[in-house]
Amino acid sequence: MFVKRRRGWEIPEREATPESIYLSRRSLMGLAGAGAIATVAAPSPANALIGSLFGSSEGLEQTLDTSADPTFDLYPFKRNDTYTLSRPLTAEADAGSYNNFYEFGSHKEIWQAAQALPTRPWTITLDGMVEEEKTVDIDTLIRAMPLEERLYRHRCVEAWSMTVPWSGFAMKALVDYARPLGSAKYVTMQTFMDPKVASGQNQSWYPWPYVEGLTIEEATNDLAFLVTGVYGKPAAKQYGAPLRLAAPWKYGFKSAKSLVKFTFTDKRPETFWEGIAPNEYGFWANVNPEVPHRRWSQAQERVLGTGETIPTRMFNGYGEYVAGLYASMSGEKLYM
Ligand SMILES: Nc1nc2c(c(=O)[nH]1)N[C@H]1C(S)=C(S)[C@@H](COP(=O)(O)O)O[C@H]1N2
Ligand SMILES: [Mo]
Repeated sequence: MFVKRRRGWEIPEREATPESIYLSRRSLMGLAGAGAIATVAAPSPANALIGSLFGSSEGLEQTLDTSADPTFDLYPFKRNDTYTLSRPLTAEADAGSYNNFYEFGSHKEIWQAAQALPTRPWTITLDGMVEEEKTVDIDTLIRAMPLEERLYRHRCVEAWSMTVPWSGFAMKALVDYARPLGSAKYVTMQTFMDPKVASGQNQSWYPWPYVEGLTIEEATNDLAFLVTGVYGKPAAKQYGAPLRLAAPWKYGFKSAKSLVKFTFTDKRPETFWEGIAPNEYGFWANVNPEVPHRRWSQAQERVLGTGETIPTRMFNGYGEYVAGLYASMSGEKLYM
């Protein structure tokens, strides 16, 4: 339950309106020479801004009530206190009404449109370089996994952030369950594909379905987490139900939503945003305040729902867990 109220972050964004919209639109137009890319609404502070100016939260509360979910009885999961936060949790109404889910629109107010996604029946396919390919029903999978709750920071490449109590299981548990061959180097994650329910998928200039990927070392790192729920209950559809990634040391676009397939491979996948704008979004996408996006600084972040701006931290504050993964990599664009 939550109290409907005006969302705090709207205020500073509204104050910032004229110049940031103007500048961002102009820099988007500057890409016109790059052909198709110019028609694509890439994630940017301008899109974030536009999303927050329109729309109301009428009906939001019903979308966040997931008590009809077949796994509802499992919640809340036991909290893993290893992952603590030094700032307050984002209000549920804020995190649940300000989302990136391009399948349902290239703006932030997709929570209503996302309700069209049928999340049962739902299966997860584990294929590619595995001992045996398999497809498992989502409820069977969830009930077989070591469930826990973790408080994580989330940093979008658009320079907004939030702090969320995710429920789910370590991605390592899924990798173990999939039994990849020793020769597999990457795991590719694929979002559902159904243009009948996801109107954004009719926009043929995007390379649907949404695909993301991690190295096996990243996927089995303690931090990589597969999310089934949030705020102590099954996740609402706008968060990417029934299964999405949370890789909190990377920009938010790595954390693909509403996953249907994990493919183990020895070839690095071309990921969704990398395919659209390879000079702005890369495979690694590790958070780094010192490496600006081509169109904006990454030094700071707007905290969703608070109106606050705070410094961004290296690896989003998770360097102790993941810095070692990249220590010996040279010649890779680790931070875009
Ligand atoms: N399938 C899919 N996954 C996605 C996206 C998307 O558009 N489609 N957006 C990404 C981006 S840019 C962010 S910041 C997060 C947002 O997650 P949230 O809406 O739960 O805050 O989802 C990521 N996963
Ligand atoms: Mo994002």
